[in-house]
Amino acid sequence: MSYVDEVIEQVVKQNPAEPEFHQAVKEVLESLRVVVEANEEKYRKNALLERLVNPERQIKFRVPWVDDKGQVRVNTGYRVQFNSAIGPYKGGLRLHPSVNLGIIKFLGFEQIFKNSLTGLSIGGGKGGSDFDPKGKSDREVMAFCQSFMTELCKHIGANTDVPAGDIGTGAREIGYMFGQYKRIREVYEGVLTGKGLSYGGSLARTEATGYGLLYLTQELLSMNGISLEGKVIAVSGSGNVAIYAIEKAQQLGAKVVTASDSTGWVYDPEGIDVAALKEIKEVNRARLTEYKKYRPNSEYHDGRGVWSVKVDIALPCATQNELTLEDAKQLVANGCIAVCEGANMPTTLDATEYLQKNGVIFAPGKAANAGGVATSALEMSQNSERLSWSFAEVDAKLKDIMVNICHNMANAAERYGAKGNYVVGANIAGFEKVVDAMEAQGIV
Ligand code: NDP
Ligand code: 2IT
Repeated sequence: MSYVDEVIEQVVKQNPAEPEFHQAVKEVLESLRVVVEANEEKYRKNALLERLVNPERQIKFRVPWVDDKGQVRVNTGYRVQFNSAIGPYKGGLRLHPSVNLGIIKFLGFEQIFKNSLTGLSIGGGKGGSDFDPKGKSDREVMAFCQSFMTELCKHIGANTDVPAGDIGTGAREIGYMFGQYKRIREVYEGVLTGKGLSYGGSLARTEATGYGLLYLTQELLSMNGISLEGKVIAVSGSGNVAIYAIEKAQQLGAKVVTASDSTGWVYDPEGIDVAALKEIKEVNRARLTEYKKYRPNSEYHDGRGVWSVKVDIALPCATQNELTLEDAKQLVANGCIAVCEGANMPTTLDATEYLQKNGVIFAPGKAANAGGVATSALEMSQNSERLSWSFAEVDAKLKDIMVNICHNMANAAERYGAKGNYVVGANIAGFEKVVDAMEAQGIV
């Protein structure tokens, strides 16, 4: 059996009931097959792949907190420190009831290659909890965040592990966590990114993932001789990534006609009103059912459905496995030319294959959504030099990084005989730097 197949089999056996982790590993290792085969003896002897798929460390802890009725509640907290070959662990904290160890491991594994692709010195990690911030008061969220950080602070630091936001973790949660870290550890340092501007945050970090997604999409289309201007786009989600993806798409002359949340989706034929979306989601923390009040000509639908709309481009920006084979078939039938992932692993493996086979330009999340973590690394740089850069400066650096990622993944695909397969290209380009650093550092 080939080394790649052996390791995939081991991962499935040794990590039972973690389907998302299996999926992420399979996708990456399948893409690395040609590289691994060229180095099979050496990698096998050094157990290179076994070390790559086993986190350096995983921390699981109890998070007790008191709700507004005086009831004690208990959640589970996680931090998976996956790979520090090229820099301190870096990756977000997800707060969502669906969080379990397998989800955090899949996200941490993806983060290794994504962070490498940015060209910056950041290793891969991820964390979070099954706590659901939805419907909680500010005081309850603070109580949870303080308890969560009381344990997490023992394991992180500006030079060891720097968490950030993800689903359910925004500026409010980062603020509460930062306050508790400082209080317990007695040190004012850039231990978290996505901070508020008054205490060390970077301009453009809020916008970075969505803006970066569009910078990469624009470059990728242009490499394929297509202009973004005038294109009709479907976006899923209505959180941090989705909102700023919609904003930048519209600034670049495209029209975004959908947005969604976990209860339903909206279709706005005239183009989504970003100001309304921000007010509903960022200010009022409300449901998308509110959108019709701002835009009477829009439609609200319960459940799933954004991929059924006829569009040129699809940008999944909500969560994993939200774009299935059925959705892919519908998109292709409707003439969709590109799918670029704003979320982490939003497209199932069979859907990805179907899209690629049908000539759809497909950019995987670890390349397309890397703008968020890249700008987090820029926030770390600013914190280290105790300076703040202007919005224009950060945004220009972000754009440069996304354009570079785009070319690096395209070139890597071509070098290995898979021209136009950006999944293969991104995985190989991300892997090359990590494997080089792992080999140089010996058996650790
Ligand atoms: P937010 O919490 O800001 O928004 C998440 C959005 O996705 C919400 O609209 C939410 O709806 C929807 N959503 C979440 N879970 C589900 C679900 N199970 N089913 C349907 N809809 C769901 O998160 P972000 O925008 O930050 O993250 C979105 C994606 O982008 C995630 O995959 C994340 O890992 C990825 N990402 C985020 C980065 C960042 O910088 N924030 C960077 C790179 C990737 P509702 O409000 O109803 O729950
Ligand atoms: O998935 C991701 O890249 C993030 N949630 C952002 C991580 C970060 O450290 O900014």
